[in-house]
Amino acid sequence: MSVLHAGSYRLSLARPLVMGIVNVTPDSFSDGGRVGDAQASIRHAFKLQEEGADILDVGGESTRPGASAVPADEEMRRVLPVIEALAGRGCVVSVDTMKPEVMRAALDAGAVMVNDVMALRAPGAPEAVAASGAAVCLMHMQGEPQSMQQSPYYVDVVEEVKHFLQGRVVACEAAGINRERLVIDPGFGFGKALEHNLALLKQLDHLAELDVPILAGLSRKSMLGALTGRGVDQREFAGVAAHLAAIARGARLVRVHNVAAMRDALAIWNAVEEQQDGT
Ligand code: HH2
Repeated sequence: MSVLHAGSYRLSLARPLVMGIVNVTPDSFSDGGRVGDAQASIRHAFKLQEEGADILDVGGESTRPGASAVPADEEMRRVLPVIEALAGRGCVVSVDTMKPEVMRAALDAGAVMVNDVMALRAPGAPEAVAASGAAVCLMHMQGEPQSMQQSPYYVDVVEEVKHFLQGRVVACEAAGINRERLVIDPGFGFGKALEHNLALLKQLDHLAELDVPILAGLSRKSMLGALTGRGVDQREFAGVAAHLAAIARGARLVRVHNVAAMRDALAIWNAVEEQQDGT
């Protein structure tokens, strides 16, 4: 059974892992000032930890369609105090960033995983993480966050995403990042129309052929809104269903806002999976 190497942690993937989303962006929390943002994020992260998050994914730059870029120093100012506080309390911390300088600083501050929607394609990104021993999530994205949803186009979305991720796995291994440290992610909603997202979810097991653990991030995404007619704050049930659909097709990690809901779903899932035949 596979194990993810993340710094000094060895995370068993025998059961699906839950990555809780910790946003440190001014628009994520409405309770005011800048220091308040960090404190609110830390409180929120501890709540997710108590609810059963296995990994806390701290991000200081939104990658939603149309979101504007954040300079590296501002991103560091947002995420570093949060990472230090969480790592200092023994949490397994991931940093959600595309920038090599933020990766380095976050790893120094105690992060043991880098979650990169650019799949370490920024110049210097593989070097920034190679020596650290940190885990890396390599995500597929067509285009850039600013424009990726304008006209996503694929001939065969599953094959193209798989081919891309395979190339990134090879590039990471060549840079000295062992396979035991790698996770792949099809990047739901990142330069994909509804039919692309559904094809990727339906055929997620094709990515399992790459023999690298798969992460699925569907929480609150627009495809859930398109299928249910629900606004972004009312997509929890749909998100749980989508993540279970992903797990049924081989995902070993899920990235979610609502950890408690996902934990309940996994209590059922794991009990069914582990039930012995004939008892
Ligand atoms: N989705 C978002 C951000 N980071 N990382 C991975 N590996 N997979 C994802 O699907 C993924 C991700 C969504 O973007 P954002 O605008 O930051 O929203 P939030 O962090 O609240 O999900």
